Amino acid sequence: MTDFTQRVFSGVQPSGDLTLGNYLGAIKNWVSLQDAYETIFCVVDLHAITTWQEPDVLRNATREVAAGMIASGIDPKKSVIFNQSQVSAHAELAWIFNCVARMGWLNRMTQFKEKAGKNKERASVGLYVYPDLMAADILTYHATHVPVGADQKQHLELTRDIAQKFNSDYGVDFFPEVEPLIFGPATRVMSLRDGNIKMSKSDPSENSRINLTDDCDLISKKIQKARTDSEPLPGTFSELGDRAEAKNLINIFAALSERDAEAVCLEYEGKGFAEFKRDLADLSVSVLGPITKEMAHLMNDKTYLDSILSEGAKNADNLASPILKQVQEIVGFLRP
Ligand code: AQP
Repeated sequence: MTDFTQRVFSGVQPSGDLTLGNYLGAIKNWVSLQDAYETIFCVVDLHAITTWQEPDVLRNATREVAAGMIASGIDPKKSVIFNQSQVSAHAELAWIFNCVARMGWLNRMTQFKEKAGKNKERASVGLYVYPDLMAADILTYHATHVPVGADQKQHLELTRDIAQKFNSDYGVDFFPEVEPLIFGPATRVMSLRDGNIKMSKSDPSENSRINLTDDCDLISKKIQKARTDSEPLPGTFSELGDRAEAKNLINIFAALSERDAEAVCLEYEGKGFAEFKRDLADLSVSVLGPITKEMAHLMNDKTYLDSILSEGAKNADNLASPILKQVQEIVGFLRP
């Protein structure tokens, strides 16, 4: 087996304001990987247009996601930061992968089913082949590790299937086996209105999520309004049983305070939600407040943000182009 460099790739869609789910499930973890791996982080605008985006809103959201990454601690001197559409290898390799992946594989993707809902016939073809583009994002860098939230596990399994099928179809040992990195106490942050559905940028209810652009008052209000039940908190996490909303808030508390969910339960044993929510609101404001402030500061300097994205795109292209060229060679595309 070829020895691949330990390289991390991950991305976020500029399909709305970054949420606490994106932060705890993905971006916060990325920060911790910068010293151990070569890291590439991407604002995946090609993915975002699989559902309708107003062009000006998309441009702004692309900068805002980049600002969110930097404000959260992604260091442009340590990591490559860029937006996907600036590096054409992503789309070119995705086409080849459209021809490697099987319809049956894509038909099993739960994210497509959830996002297309009952209106499958009217969903874009891009939404259907989204996982092939995601495989291309990762494999065009020969990335070996992909830190994501739990919702992306199935897509990463598909990435592995595509890499294996490509290697076996063409009789090569070219694409690495990709390892998902799903870690931390908040791999799946749930909606503040319904503990059984994922917190999402595109949820129609603003109160379902905390955005990284929310000010301190709004963060506190959303936490105060979060759905809970009338029982006091138990001393262990397992005793929460099927209390989905309570579990979600405990996990958020644990992730924000970098503690174990069990330790949080022990601290609040026997207490009601009034006191817990007050502390959670204070904690959220103290962690997210500085990020929000720095994001706003960066958004006032679009020249700086654009220079990071364009420098990052050049570096990303330097890594991706030689790999794409080898793929074209393997596939048999004539390049006279
Ligand atoms: N609720 C979540 N909990 C934990 N991790 C999450 N992620 C997203 N939501 C949660 C992780 O954030 C990274 C970027 O996600 P994305 O922007 O590419 O798309 P998504 O997973 O579809 O996120 P959203 O917020 O739900 O976007 P929309 O509403 O536009 O579809 C990924 O690593 C993801 O796992």
